[in-house]
Amino acid sequence: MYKNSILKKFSIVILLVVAAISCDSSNTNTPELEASLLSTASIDGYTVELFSENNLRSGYNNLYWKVSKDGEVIELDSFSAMPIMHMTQMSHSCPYTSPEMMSDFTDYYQSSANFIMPSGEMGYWEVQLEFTTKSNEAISGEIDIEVEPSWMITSAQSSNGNVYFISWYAPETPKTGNQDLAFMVHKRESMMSFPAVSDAELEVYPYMDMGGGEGHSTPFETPAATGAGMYEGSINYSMSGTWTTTVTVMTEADTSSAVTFEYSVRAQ
Ligand SMILES: [Cu+2]
Repeated sequence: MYKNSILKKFSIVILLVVAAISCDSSNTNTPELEASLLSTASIDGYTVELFSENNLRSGYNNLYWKVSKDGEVIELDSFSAMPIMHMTQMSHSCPYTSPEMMSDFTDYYQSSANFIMPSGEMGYWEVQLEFTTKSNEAISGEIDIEVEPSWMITSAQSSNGNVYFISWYAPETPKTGNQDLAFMVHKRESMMSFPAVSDAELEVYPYMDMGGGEGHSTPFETPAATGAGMYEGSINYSMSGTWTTTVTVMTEADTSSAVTFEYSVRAQ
């Protein structure tokens, strides 16, 4: 631990020197996190900023966090960020992970959330933050977020009464041609707990309705479990236009109802 922190300090000094050098030579590209600031909260003198590649939407999202005090980025000992939706009769969370320091952008912590509903008349979302600083200060508070609707998550019931949430992970923007096809599967254990399901098999069927009772599928490799609720395969869309993809989750003890994603595929 001791050696590690010295090493860390040392490497920060090196980074600063490199940063100073690259500032002089104006053509050097320092990589920057490509994400926009979506929300800011002031909590007990700390500033928490939330970034993502897109506006937040129902389904899978990367969340990038920066915590600072008086303009200086703070390194944390622990950090949790739990999304909560407040609705009239009840509150609920969604599948999410805890923030971890990014290896390539050490000012930022990265987490994820698979929002199961959009914000709207039904209720509003916030993220409950808890972190401890290196000087052992324990801080907690909330940050407001807005979640837009999308086609990228759906839920399925099973005969055993379980509820599964299936998130469309990739392709983010479906195009004609070959690309990764990936889903995430989570189970609703309670309104606050949505563990990843990593031992299921998926049945997947992409289909394009051509009208007049005609239609066709396209070559694809059924996504298989790769851990942490992720299922990865590939798909080669033969045509642009409106497609559906039907997904069924099968575990040893349980089979879900089939759910259908509907989306458009761009011409490439
Ligand atoms: Cu809700």
